[in-house]
Amino acid sequence: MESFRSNYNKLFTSFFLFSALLLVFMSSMPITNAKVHHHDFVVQATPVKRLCKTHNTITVNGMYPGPTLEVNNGDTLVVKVVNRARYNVTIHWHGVRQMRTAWADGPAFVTQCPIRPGGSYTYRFTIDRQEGTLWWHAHSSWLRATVYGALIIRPRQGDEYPFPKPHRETPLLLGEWWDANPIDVVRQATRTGAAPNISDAYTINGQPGDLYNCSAKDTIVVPIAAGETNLLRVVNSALNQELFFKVANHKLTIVGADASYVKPFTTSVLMLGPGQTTDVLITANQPPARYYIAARAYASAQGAPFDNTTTTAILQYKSAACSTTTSKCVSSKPVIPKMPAFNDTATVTAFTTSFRSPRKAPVPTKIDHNLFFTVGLGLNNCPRGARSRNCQAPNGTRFAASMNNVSFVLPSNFSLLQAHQQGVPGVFTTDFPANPPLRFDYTGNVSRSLWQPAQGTKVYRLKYGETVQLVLQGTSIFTAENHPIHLHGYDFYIIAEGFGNFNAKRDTAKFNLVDPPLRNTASVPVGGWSVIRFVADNPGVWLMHCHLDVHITWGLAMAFLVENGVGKLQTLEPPPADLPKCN
Ligand SMILES: *[C@@H]1O[C@H](CO)[C@@H](O)[C@H](O)[C@H]1NC(C)=O
Ligand SMILES: *[C@@H]1O[C@H](CO)[C@@H](O)[C@H](O)[C@H]1NC(C)=O
Ligand SMILES: *[C@@H]1O[C@H](CO)[C@@H](O)[C@H](O)[C@H]1NC(C)=O
Ligand SMILES: *[C@@H]1O[C@H](CO)[C@@H](O)[C@H](O)[C@H]1NC(C)=O
Ligand SMILES: *[C@@H]1O[C@H](CO)[C@@H](O)[C@H](O)[C@H]1NC(C)=O
Ligand SMILES: *[C@@H]1O[C@H](CO)[C@@H](O)[C@H](O)[C@H]1NC(C)=O
Ligand SMILES: *[C@@H]1O[C@H](CO)[C@@H](O)[C@H](O)[C@H]1NC(C)=O
Ligand SMILES: *[C@@H]1O[C@H](CO)[C@@H](O)[C@H](O)[C@H]1NC(C)=O
Ligand SMILES: *[C@@H]1O[C@H](CO)[C@@H](O)[C@H](O)[C@H]1NC(C)=O
Ligand SMILES: [Cu+2]
Repeated sequence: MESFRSNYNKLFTSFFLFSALLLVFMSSMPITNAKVHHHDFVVQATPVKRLCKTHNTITVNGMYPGPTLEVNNGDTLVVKVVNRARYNVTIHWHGVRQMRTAWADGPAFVTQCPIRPGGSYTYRFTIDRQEGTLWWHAHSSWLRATVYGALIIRPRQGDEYPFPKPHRETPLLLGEWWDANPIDVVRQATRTGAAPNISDAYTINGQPGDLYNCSAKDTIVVPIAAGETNLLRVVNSALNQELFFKVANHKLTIVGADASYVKPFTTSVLMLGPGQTTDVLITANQPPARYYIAARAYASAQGAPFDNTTTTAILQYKSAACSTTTSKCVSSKPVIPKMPAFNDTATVTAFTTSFRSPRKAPVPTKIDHNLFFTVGLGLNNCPRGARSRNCQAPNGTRFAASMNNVSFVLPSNFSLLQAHQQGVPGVFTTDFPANPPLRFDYTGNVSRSLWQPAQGTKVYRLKYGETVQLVLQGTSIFTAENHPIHLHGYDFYIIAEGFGNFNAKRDTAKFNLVDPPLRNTASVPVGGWSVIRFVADNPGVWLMHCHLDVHITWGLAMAFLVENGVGKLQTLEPPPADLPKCN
């Protein structure tokens, strides 16, 4: 009896334990069959020939652009990055929320020390409620000029797009090519203090297209069959240039941006800042022929030099393809779209203000932190005794850029996240100002005495779950310009934008708190402002910066430090064992 009871108890206990374990196991698994995708990224120099000349280009797995990653919402990515190049490198998964996995975000000296030549690091993260197009790119120095690729996130298995299933899907990565080593270009600029050389070409999926020398035969062809509707996933992966994008004679229906769906709207032209993505449907409803897909600069800074060339691919109707009338089809010139003027800000405004969330959005309304950040350029006076060859910005200065007059300096002995997590003092300070130190007419004629920013490694601290409203105010110091401001680790609602100085009394009335778009990069209008809101629900240290790499090089950045909340689900995971060290 005794033993029967004890056995029965044991049996019962183990059954109970087993069920409990099963429950724990099952509840830690998503409802649908999420997958784990393993990839190896070897960063290496590879000969790449463009514009008649071959360069030893830094690539991933010898590909330019790099491999396209395709996943479903809810899947996990495990990417082992091996650095066989001669430069430090990190990889950033642009727009991925990285909930509690800030260690996998990637910006050098912010969430990790770089992967040094010969080293490796494995990025692990899960896609959490994001669908559409994102991308990945190097986030150290200017390596992202050539180290980038698409990240396509389809709905969970069994789920569908909120629009008719397209016949075909084509990622179109817009890039920027220097007929030089991009690292030499940024090093030269850093040495001289001057603006870096402009690029020599833009590219679509790595190819400049047939308006450039030595490029015609490799022009990207995008096939389409008469009557069908296809999805184009357009990414601006250019380094320093906002771009207009058009397809000759075809309307584009926007269905998503930055891996969030939007209320569909139709346009003939897109504008994307570096970092931004736009998913569009295109229907083959024109006479069968070949049509150019084209991108060229939106250059908002008056008087600043820019690459004014045009990259093209070809939208080719199948019935116009070469199989039937071989020689004819090749010689027929594609129809070329009329692009907006380089400074057509009116078109940009009409486009960016058309975005809406598909339905009523959970925009935070009770605001804990009401922030106002100025964003713009500056000029540093040269220290006494400096050589003139190191002071080649206008009138013997050096270019700078800042947010709230702080020109951001990266640490070099610890990443900000490591310093935060391990409590290492002296790496950063937590006094990033909530407001500019000085109020002035931001978009007017700014007194020369205000042009030189202070330097610092300052973060702004947020408690877990706090809500933020942030006014991003462009300045006209040196020149006004549209800045694509990107926040790591978060999507935010863009609730308003406008020109001139933001005026709370007047402009609060314009806030869209009903269905504003959810983005990870906001194009702050030239000589104007944008207002964004988000909830600090992801602990870590998160860089916010201008996605024109020339501006981040000059210091147009800051970071939010978001504290842990209560319990495991509100706490940053421990650092991976292979996290690179700085020294
Ligand atoms: C930048 O452009 C100048 C002028 O064309 C040229 O002399 C220089 O070599 C270029 N720098 C790099 C790093 O390509
Ligand atoms: C392209 O080739 C033409 C003819 O060979 C030449 O005149 C022109 O300078 C080249 N353009 C560039 C940008 O190299
Ligand atoms: C681009 O700039 C060059 C040099 O400034 C100029 O000669 C050319 O006409 C410009 N091209 C276009 C399309 O504006
Ligand atoms: C745009 O540039 C043209 C010259 O290319 C100039 O005439 C016009 O005033 C500019 N427009 C704006 C809004 O700056
Ligand atoms: C440079 O100096 C000249 C002459 O004093 C002045 O006209 C110009 O505005 C200055 N430029 C800048 C950017 O300070
Ligand atoms: C890290 O570098 C900063 C700036 O160079 C220095 O002030 C600090 O003491 C260093 N911290 C450690 C722990 O070495
Ligand atoms: C800008 O202000 C300065 C004085 O702060 C003045 O000398 C200059 O003429 C003004 N420029 C313009 C274009 O108004
Ligand atoms: C930024 O700070 C520097 C150094 O403290 C100061 O000279 C400058 O006037 C400030 N500029 C602005 C716009 O606050
Ligand atoms: C590479 O990163 C290490 C820290 O991990 C740093 O000490 C070194 O200066 C970096 N090298 C370059 C060329 O930036
Ligand atoms: Cu910028």
